[in-house]
Formats: sequence, structure tokens, C-alpha cells
Amino acid sequence: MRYLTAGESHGPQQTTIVEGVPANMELLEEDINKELRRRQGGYGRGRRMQIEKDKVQFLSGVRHGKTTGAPITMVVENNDFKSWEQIMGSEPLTEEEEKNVKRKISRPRPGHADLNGAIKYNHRDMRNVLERSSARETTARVCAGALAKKVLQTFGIDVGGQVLEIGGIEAEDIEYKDIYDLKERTESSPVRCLDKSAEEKMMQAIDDAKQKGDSIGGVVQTVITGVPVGMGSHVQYDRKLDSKIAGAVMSINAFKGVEVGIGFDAASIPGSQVHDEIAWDQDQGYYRKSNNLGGFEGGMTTGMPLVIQGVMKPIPTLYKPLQSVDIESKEPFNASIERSDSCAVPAASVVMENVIAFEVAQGLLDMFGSDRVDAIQQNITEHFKWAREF
Ligand code: EPS
Repeated sequence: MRYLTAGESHGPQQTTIVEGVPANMELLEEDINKELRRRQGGYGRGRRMQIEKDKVQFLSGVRHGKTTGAPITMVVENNDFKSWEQIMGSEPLTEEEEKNVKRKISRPRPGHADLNGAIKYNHRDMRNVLERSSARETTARVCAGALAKKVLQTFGIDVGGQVLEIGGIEAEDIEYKDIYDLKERTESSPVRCLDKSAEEKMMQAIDDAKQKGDSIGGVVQTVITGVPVGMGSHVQYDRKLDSKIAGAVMSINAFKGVEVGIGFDAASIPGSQVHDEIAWDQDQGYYRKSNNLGGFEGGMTTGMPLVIQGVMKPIPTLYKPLQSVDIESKEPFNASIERSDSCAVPAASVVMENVIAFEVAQGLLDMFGSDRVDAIQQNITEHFKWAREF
């Protein structure tokens, strides 16, 4: 599978084309819409989310509730486009219209793509950069990810996640029974956190940041269960599944770091306490007695749950001004804005689940074929049996 996204934040729509989805997979718009709803929620979102009611429309590749094997085109309208038709229109403006359209953006916001993109592409109006670099694009990525989640779910693989930290408030390590329990409990939390006492403090931290015109970041975790052993490969650098996942996570807007399993903690713990001992029993075949390595050894899945953390920086669009330079006058000014989220960490945890789901689904189809659901299922069932008895 591969995908491309297109669309500007205040343009007419977000578009996603996914190619290589197996034929005969059951797929409804609701499978995508439920992920879109999850992405739109979460404590700390700004006014834009009241304008948008993201809903997907399939324009190709799905017929009578099933995939055909052809590329799947998904679109989500930007409701806000109604207020931006002239500013974001594709046709040249008349002189009269030009006068009515808001002035060009010549003031780059620190922390955004504005200045680098403007220099790179020679845009004196930085709107040409910021419209595409906006995290609105994560809508389109969630469309691709929701489709991938459906692929995974078809073959018994489940994806969940939780928020571990917001603005310096860390959640306690709370136990959960299984991934369904994790999903149910985080779903009912406004910050997608298992730890109820941290949840309250996180919400308070978001309120405080908002009141001060500031923003806060955090740490989110994705967990995937039911994976077969051996997805990815040790034989070539660009086939290691953990590295593909790391790349996907780092490509989410505002993400600055990624960890697999215990991640950075491995630097300070002796190897005897890091590596997961191998065991075997009749029921599950080979397994690890712990899962410090987050389900990966040698760039391949071990069959243990995949556990990945991502770090999101505070959103750089701030009410509180930061110093910058106007590219026309070269004079300093204070960059501030009228509308923003003060924290998008809960939403980012949904985005992370989805971009990782895509890489894992891709790894699954690489290993077991990608044409038709029945053949893939047969291959997976045989592989589980074979690996257990190996
Ligand atoms: C974003 C700025 C805000 C967010 C937007 C991401 O949009 P606006 O500039 O219209 O106020 O609401 O996020 C979304 C629209 C979304 O769907 O998540 C940015 O600059 O990245």
C-alpha cells in the first residue's frame, strides 16, 4: 500500500489516495468517520474544530461496501473554505478582487514552516506555505490510517493508544487488562489518559496555558496487538519496520522524537535488564517474558505488542507573541495569532495510532500478499501455526 495526501487547510477539501488495498475487504465510510471524530476531539482544541465536522466520501475503489482492489480516493470537505473562497481560489484575481483580499503574509511565525518554505519556494506570500504545512493535513493522514486499521482489524490486529504526558504532567503507569480495556478507558477521557488524577492536572495545565496565551506539548503512546512474528526485515536498512514507523511518527506535524519500547531509558539500564528473555509454550509458541524492546528485534516484529512513544512539541501558533522579522521591511515584530489550539496532544495520539497503523498494515501485506483478503488470511493463519511449532 502507498498513499498521497493533498489539500490546503482553508482550501476546498483534504484528499487521500491509497493504492494497494486488498480486494474484497468490507469497508464503510463509517470506518473512516469514527477515526476522524476521534481526531477532532480532545481537551485543548481551538475554535476551528467547531467549524469542521469531518466526514469522508469515497470517490473510487469501494463498491457496495467492499474494496475492489483499485485505488481508493477519500475526500473530506473543509467547511471553513466557505469563508476563504476568494483567498484560496485557484483562478487569478481581478484587480478589484485583489484589493478586497487580505494582505499577503510576510511575517513568519517562529516554529512553523513559514520562513524556510518561503525561501525554498520563493513565496513572498507565506500563505502558500502555511496552508499546506498546517496540521489540518492530519485529517487526510487519518483517512489513510483508518483504512489501514480496517486492514489490520480484518486480520485480527488491534491498535490503541494513550497520552502519557501533557505539559510536564506525567501519568502514572496504570495497568490495563488488554487492548480493548485500554481503548475503552482512554476513549472516555478528555485527554485520552488512563490515569484519572493526572487527567485532571493535565486539563488544568491546558487551561493555564490557554489563559496565558501559551501552548503545551506532551508524550503519546501507540500499542498494537495480534501482530505476527517477522514483519519487516533485518536484511536491508530500508526494510526495518521499526525504522519505517519512526519515520512516519516524525512526519506528524510538531513531533520531535520517537521511542520504541523503553526507548531512551535503555541508555542507562544494563543489558541483562533490557533484553527480553525468550520462552515457549504450547498455546502461544515463542514469546518474550517482558517487552522492553517494544515488540521489535532486528527491525522485525517479535510477535509481542508493538509499543511506540512520540513526543509532540507545544504548538508554535501562540496568542503570546514571539519575536520574528517581517520579510518585506526586515523589521522585527511580535508574531501572534487570533485562533489556535492550546494543546493538540490528545488529537495527536489519534494521528499517531493511524500513521503507525499504515506502516504496520504495509508490513503485513508485504509479508502475506496484498491482492485478496481470502488469500492473505490463509497465509497469515498458516504462518501463525508454523511459527508456533518452529
Ligand atoms: C493549525 C491551525 C488551526 C488548527 C488546525 C491546525 O487552524 P486555523 O488556522 O484554521 O485556525 O485548527 O487544525 C485543524 C484545522 C485540524 O483539523 O486539526 C495549524 O496551523 O497547524
